[in-house]
Amino acid sequence: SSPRSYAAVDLGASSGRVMVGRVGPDSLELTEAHRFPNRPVRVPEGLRWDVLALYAGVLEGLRAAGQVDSVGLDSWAVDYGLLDGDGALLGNPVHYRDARTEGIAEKVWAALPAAELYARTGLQYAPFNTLYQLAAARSSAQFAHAERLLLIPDLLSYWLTGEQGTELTNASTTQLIDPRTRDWSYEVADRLGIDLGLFAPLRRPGDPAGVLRPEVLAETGLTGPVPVTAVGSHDTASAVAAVPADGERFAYICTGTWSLAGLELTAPVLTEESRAANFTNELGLDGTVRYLRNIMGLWLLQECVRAWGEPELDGLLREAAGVPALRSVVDAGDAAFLAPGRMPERIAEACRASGQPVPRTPGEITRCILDSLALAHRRAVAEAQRLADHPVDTVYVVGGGTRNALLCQLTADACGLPVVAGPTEAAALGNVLVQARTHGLVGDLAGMRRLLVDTQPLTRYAPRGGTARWEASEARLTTR
Ligand code: LFR
Repeated sequence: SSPRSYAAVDLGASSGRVMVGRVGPDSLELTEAHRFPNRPVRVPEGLRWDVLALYAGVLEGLRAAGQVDSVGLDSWAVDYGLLDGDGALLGNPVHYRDARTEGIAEKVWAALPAAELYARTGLQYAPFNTLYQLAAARSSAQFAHAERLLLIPDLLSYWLTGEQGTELTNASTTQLIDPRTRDWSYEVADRLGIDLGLFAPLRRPGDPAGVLRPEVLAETGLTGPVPVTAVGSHDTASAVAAVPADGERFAYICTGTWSLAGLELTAPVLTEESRAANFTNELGLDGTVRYLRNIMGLWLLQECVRAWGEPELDGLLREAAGVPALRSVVDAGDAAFLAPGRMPERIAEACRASGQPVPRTPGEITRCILDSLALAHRRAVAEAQRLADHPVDTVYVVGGGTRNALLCQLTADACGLPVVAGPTEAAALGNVLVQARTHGLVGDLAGMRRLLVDTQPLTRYAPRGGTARWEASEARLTTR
């Protein structure tokens, strides 16, 4: 059969893009139709997403993409828009880095202890899980008028099609899903007084999600009908689907604003030890579980680069490569780095407070960040294997961080395992492949991955030995 074209809308925390994937039985080509910034805005009530600008970017991207066989949307997780009884958006969606959830978790745990919450949902503690956001939002005037909650990709999909749904992989980040039944946790919702009627019915990757509305066709110049297909609408679910692995003995690190490091499993790990290690059980494609840890990721560097007035990344990485390794490291899993602002100072302070040499120049700070990320990758990969009793022999790095060769090499060194880096646009590829699958162009998850191995450029990094130094740094970090 001849190749078909799919538009993947992929929204990240700092930019959105519309990519076009052309897929044939033995071919897969991805091109960028349109890329646009995602700039959160701070207003008196807090940090908000500019969701109308994002939607405008999506429409412009679809126009640039041209005629396609289907459209799929994915974005970052946990955040949502509220609609009133007329289906109109109530206010600007709140950014997950907003401070409104401070001190909220303790209140939730008073009603439902953290241990029980983990046993029922498998979700790591993060202050921004939708559950805690809802607990914070509940008393607001806006919430009193809300009749529907749509997660970000579902909201944009609704605007494109007029149809509402709740895609499962992203729903699994709300902390209202039971990863064993892959359905709502009625018990958790009930105990916390959350009305599940707020949510539109669940749908799964591959399910039909409507067709572009006539007004959207007119605005984008496309000829209908153009179906929208549900994909792994959590960007990390789409990215994991596009890990070019064969077999099961692999770990992955989805790099970008965050590093999401872990394993693909067939069943959740809900033990108390797993909770203490703050591993999450999010849902992936085809009933898989994404057992992973959130690591602050390149956010640390992005925020420094912003503070330094946006110098060229290549220059910074060259300087960083010349700085001695592992002089000082910070805990890249620490929620203390979640909020925006003053990042170089915060990193310097963390080093000073732990009695390590204080990095001063941008090159030194960049080196500290990359060493810290590699170390956090090492810990997550090692602990996930142990907690899930699932050994691996390769680490796959996908996403934006694959462009950072130093980070990939340090990750191989720290893990003491070979790293395979690529694809960079993993989320968009996972999005495209799920759409292609609904048209019968690719088979199961393994078939999707084979197509990636055969068609995408991948870079291999062999570990350079000397894991003892990483062990020592890890010990320093964990015993403080
Ligand atoms: C990555 C990501 C992570 C999620 C974080 C917040 O883009 O989706 O998986 O924990 O953003 O939504």
